[in-house]
Amino acid sequence: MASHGNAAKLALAAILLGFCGAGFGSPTPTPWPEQFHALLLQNASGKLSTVDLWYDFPNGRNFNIIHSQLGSTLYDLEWTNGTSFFYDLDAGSCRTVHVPVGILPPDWLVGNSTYIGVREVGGFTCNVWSKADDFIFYYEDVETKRPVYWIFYTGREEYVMTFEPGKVLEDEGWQAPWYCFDREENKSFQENGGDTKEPSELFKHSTLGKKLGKNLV
Ligand SMILES: *[C@@H]1O[C@H](CO)[C@@H](O)[C@H](O)[C@H]1NC(C)=O
Ligand SMILES: *[C@@H]1O[C@H](CO)[C@@H](O)[C@H](O)[C@H]1NC(C)=O
Ligand SMILES: *[C@@H]1O[C@H](CO)[C@@H](O)[C@H](O)[C@H]1NC(C)=O
Ligand SMILES: CC(=O)N[C@H]1CO[C@H](CO)[C@@H](O)[C@@H]1O
Repeated sequence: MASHGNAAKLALAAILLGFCGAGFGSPTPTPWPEQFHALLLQNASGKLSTVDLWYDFPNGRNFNIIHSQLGSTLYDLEWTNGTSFFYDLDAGSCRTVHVPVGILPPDWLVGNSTYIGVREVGGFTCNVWSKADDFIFYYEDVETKRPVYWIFYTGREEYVMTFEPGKVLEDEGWQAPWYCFDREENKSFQENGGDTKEPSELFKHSTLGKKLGKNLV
């Protein structure tokens, strides 16, 4: 009798632990796949863009190809050695920026994030975490564990429209144009290249940022 009673108590405890898992230890964000392609819809204070995001951690590179609505396309190519290229193929302009941190690791959200709870976005039920003093709020589908949406403290938001784990952009796609290199020899071309965008502004719009001490998105 006594042993049956204990077994029942244990089973009940296990069930309660299971149900109350969120209370004891909040859900953990799913690490990103090491490589993926995502199509994002970006809203930066009402300015809309689609962004092709190519995340390629094993090769130490990350790419945001930002298509402004009815406008230009800006290539934001980030290498984990700290060199980032921002270029516009139509304008023939390029800016090279050194960011002394690598790209984010797949589990960047796992450590030190704060679980916010369950929220709805775009019809998806999501677990939500914040990171780095609310620098970012990140929404992950409760059921499929796919990223659905994230929003920065600036209000800039990204909706994940497609998410393709394992998809890799071929090497040719990562080649910055020649005018990103040898700046001295081709200086006049660059100065006439129409690149009026300051790196700081580009970073504000394009990186997950200094706050995380890493360089991405
Ligand atoms: C974009 O964000 C602004 C707020 O910054 C909001 O007023 C607007 O409705 C949003 N646009 C879309 C298409 O979601
Ligand atoms: C980083 O890697 C890229 C791509 O290989 C290269 O173009 C760039 O010059 C490198 N930067 C540094 C500082 O080595
Ligand atoms: C969490 O934050 C502390 C203090 O800022 C830092 O030392 C630690 O490395 C962080 N851990 C992770 C996993 O990011
Ligand atoms: C060193 C270098 O890359 N120079 C380039 C300067 O621009 C011309 C085109 O105008 C290129 O052919 C050179 O390779």
